[in-house]
Amino acid sequence: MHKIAANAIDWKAVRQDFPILGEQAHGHPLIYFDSAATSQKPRAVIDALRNFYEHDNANVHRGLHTLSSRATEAYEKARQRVADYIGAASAEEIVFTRGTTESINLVAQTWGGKFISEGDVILLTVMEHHSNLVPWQLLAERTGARLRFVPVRDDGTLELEKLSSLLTPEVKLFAFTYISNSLGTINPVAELCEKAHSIGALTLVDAAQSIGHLPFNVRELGCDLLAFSGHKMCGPTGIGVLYGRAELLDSMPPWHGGGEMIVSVTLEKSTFKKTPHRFEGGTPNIAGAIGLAAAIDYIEGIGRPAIFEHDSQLARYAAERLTELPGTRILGPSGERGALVGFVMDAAHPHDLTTFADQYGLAMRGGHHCNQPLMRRFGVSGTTRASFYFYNTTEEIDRMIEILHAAVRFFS
Ligand code: C6P
Repeated sequence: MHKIAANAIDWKAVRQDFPILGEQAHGHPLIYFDSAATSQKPRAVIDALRNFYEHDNANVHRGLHTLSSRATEAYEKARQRVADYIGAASAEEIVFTRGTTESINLVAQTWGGKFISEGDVILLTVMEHHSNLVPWQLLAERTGARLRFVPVRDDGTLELEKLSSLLTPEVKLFAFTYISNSLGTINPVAELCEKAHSIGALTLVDAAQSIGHLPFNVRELGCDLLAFSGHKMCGPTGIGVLYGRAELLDSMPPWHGGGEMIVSVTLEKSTFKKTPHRFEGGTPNIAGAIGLAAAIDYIEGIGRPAIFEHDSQLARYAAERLTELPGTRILGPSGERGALVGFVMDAAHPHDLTTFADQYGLAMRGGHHCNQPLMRRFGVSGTTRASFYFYNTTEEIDRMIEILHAAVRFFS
C-alpha cells in the first residue's frame, strides 16, 4: 500500500468532505466523538448512493434488462473491492450481511449448527462485544457446548500467558475482537490465530473497530473468518461483511432460505449455490454494498496507515489530557490504543456526563457499550467514551477537556 505520513495530509480539508460536520447541536458547533458507534459519511459515499438510485437501480442476479445488468455488475464489483481491501484470495470469500452482528450470528448458526456438539468449547475473551458473545451463548444452549474466556488484565490487555492452558483440544473456535470498543486495546491477532491453529481450532476475528482504522490483510493475519460493519468505516448502515476461507464457507450449510441462494428447487427439496450466494437469500442491500465500495475508495484515497497514525495520536492526546481532570479513571492500555478513550469520573454518572456534554454540542457515548461483562470486570456500570476518526482534531479534544472541567464544577 502507498504509505503517506499523517503529517503530509491536510486533515482540515478532509473535514470538508463530511457535510454533517457543519451541523450545530444546542447552538454549538458539533463535535462528533462517537465514531466507534457509527462513523460519519463523506460526500463521495452519499453521492454513490444517490447515483445508484438515480441511474442504475434494479434487482441483482435476476433481470436480463440493462439496469439489472448494471446493478449486478456494480454489486459484484463491490464484492471484489472488499476482497481487495482485506486481502482475501477471491470475491467468493466475501459474504454481504447486515453488519458484524449478523456475520457472527451466521457463523454461529451455520458452522456452529453443523460442526459443534456437546463437550466442544468456544474460546472467547472477557472483552467481547455482546455481538461476539450472545450468539455463542445461544449456540452453547442449543448444543451443550461450553464457553471459555481469556481474562483481561487491569491494564486492559489480554492475559496471554493463560492461552496455552485455555487452548485445549476441545476448543473448536477462538473468536475475539481485534480492537476493544470500550478499552481501545489492540489485540495481537496474528499471534492469537497462530496459537489457535496450533491446536487445530478455527479463528474468527471481530474487526468492527479496526476495519476503517488500520491496514490489515486477512491472509497475513491468518484468520479463518472475519466480521465487520460498513457503517463504522464511512459506509452506509445495514451492510456488513463476513469473510471466510472459500472451502470453509462452502462446508457450511445455508442460512436464510429463499430466492437467489438456490440452484434448483422441487416441492420437496432444494440444492444450493456455492459461497457467497448461498448465504445471500432474498434481495440484498445492493445500494449498501455499492456505498461500502465507495467508502473503501474514499479511505484508500487517504490511506489506512496515515489514518491509523492520525487517530492513535488523537487517542493518546485525549488520554493524556483526561488525566488533568480530578477524580478521573481511564480504562484501557496506557500505550498504543485504538481510536477511543473510555473513562469514569467521580463527578457524575456516564449518562449524566454525556447528556451534559451534549448541551455543548459534544457527542460522546455513555453506558456499557454492549460490554456488560467487561464493565463488571472493571467494577463499573458503564463509562463515558470519546471515540475518534480522521475528521477529528486536537482542538476538539481541547474543547472536550474544557467541557468536562465545566461538568466537574457543575456536578460537584
Ligand atoms: N459497537 C459501539 O458503540 P453492529 O452493530 O453489528 O454494526 O456492530 C456490533 C459490534 C461488534 N463488535 C464490536 C467490537 C463493536 O464495537 C460493535 C458495535 C458499537 O461500540 C455499537 S454497540
